[in-house]
Amino acid sequence: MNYFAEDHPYAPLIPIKKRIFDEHSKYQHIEVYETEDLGNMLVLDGAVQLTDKDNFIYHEMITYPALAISKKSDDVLIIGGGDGGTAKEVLKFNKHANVELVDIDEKVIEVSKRFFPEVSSALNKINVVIDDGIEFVKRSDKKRDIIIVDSTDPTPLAEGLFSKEFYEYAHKLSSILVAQTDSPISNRKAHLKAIDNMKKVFKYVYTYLAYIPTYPGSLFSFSIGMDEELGEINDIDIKTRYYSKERFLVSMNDFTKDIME
Ligand code: AG3
Repeated sequence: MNYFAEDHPYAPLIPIKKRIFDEHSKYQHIEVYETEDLGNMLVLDGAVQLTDKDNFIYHEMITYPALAISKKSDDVLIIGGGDGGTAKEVLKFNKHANVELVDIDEKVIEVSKRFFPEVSSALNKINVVIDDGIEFVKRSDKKRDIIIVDSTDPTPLAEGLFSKEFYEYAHKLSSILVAQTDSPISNRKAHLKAIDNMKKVFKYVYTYLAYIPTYPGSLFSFSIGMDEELGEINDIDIKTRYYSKERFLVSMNDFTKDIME
């Protein structure tokens, strides 16, 4: 059996059949693998982004908590997320939403359309902008109901999307922002730093966890920054496979401190 493993001590071994795409874009190394059990898998700069089979966990959890909290979801800005999975969930929740997605790498969008037709199916229904996310929010003055930051790991390419400055620009446009804030197990330092930066800008920050079997550490986090304290969470009228209000609330209990500190 052949395996793919990220270069990280806690990375899972993912059984693969073969690599079906391998190219360097202007920004990053893009690979697609056909796996044994999980369908196709997208890897950027050596880091697993998604597989056909388990991406619903990440995409439900980066979208539904904030969508369920927010009073409105008519204007949603997605930074990153070029595979289209996040946009797909937003449109499931609100099919009339005006969704704008800003990704720096056109090639990721092209590869996602080619190798992940289901995940990327929303890309034709939204407004896709190829641009640097930081520059985009800095320039924009259009108010949004929610901003979703669906970035890669805080490597040099994406680390600006975890910075205080970026959160400040984003906060001018929206009072709710949700971002992936890395793994509290396998990338704890970056995880804590991102939350810290978010707390400098948003009055309330809620970090919650999801189990993602294909990522190093298998446990991943998201954080919602907002101006108001968390109150009632609306019920959502969508059949989800991982997200539920209860699971979201329970996952805010951060037991990782007991393991890592
Ligand atoms: N983006 C975040 C993936 C980070 C995973 N990190 C890792 N494997 N080292 C996922 C994009 C899905 N739209």
